[in-house]
Amino acid sequence: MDDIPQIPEREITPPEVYYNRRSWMRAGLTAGSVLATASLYRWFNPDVKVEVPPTVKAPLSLQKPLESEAELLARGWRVNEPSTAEHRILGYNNFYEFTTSKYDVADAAADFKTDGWKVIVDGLVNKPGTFTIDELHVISRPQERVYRMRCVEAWSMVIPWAGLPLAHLLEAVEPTSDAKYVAFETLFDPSRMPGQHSAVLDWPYVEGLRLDEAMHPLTLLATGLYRKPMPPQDGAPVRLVIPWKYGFKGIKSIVRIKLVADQPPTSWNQYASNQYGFYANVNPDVDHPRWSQATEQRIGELGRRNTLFLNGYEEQVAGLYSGMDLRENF
Ligand SMILES: Nc1nc2c(c(=O)[nH]1)N[C@H]1C(S)=C(S)[C@@H](COP(=O)(O)O)O[C@H]1N2
Ligand SMILES: [Mo]
Repeated sequence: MDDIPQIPEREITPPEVYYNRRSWMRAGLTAGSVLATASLYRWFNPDVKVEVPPTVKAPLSLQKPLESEAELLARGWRVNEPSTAEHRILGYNNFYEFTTSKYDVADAAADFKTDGWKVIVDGLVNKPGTFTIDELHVISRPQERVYRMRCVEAWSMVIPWAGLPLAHLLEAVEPTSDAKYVAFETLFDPSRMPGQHSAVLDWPYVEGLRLDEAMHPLTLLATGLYRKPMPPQDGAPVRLVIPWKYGFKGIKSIVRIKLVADQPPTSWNQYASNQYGFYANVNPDVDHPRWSQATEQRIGELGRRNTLFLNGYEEQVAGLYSGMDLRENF
């Protein structure tokens, strides 16, 4: 790997460009577990470079040059704003499977064990599979993405996630031509998620995206936060992040991803469809029936900020909605 300069990790091209994901998948368990071990090792030792056999070459389309800060900003992979302090991200959460009190989620979820976690990916795909977190990292090594996060309740943060583009997982399972939507499901286990004893929502929590939204390069399956594995309160071990949508679309602690033909039911939309749409694109011009969406409280700041159309990701994602009325389809 002489051609890979030894520079700080955060300046490196997304790690998946170093190898051909498909050939690792085809190589099966042996190659897979070698790289999984390497990937895990790197995960906990971020300054250590992992050797990938030089015979494994990235396809030309993935051999991108190193990205400058300007390119990362242009892609929306970074924002031009300071990250919210870690203790605030860890101390103020929505995760109704544990408690509806935002300041208490961290304590309530502290003992949540995720050893041996597996994600089923099935439905309208040629190659359904069940993936451990290590195996997800083999499909695509974690990359850092610093995104704005805007809750429908009008508070916001800037969060340094790590994870893999959902598109890389979906490519690996090969959606059929009938697949038009992706449905996601959180774990259902009231013995481990005590909030599920109460009927505040229909459990399990479910979410969904149109397939093209799911394939967008900004859509992240996040397995880390502030360069550590995902903490329980933020959706350990794997949750969805779609930065141009309201936070409730970012389903936590995912156990199943299913490719489907029709728009799937989603938890908050089922709870109150006039308040929480399927699309839930951040839009300062479409108010919630009970409050304005024009401004937001950035956690840790005084005063309020103006909310940005599509949460500031208009340049990257507006094309997904051309010809669609985002006031009607909110
Ligand atoms: N399974 C599940 N996922 C969930 C929620 C939840 O209650 N259960 N809350 C959602 C809401 S409303 C928001 S704003 C974000 C909050 O993510 P955070 O706590 O990591 O900031 O998670 C979303 N994902
Ligand atoms: Mo939210």
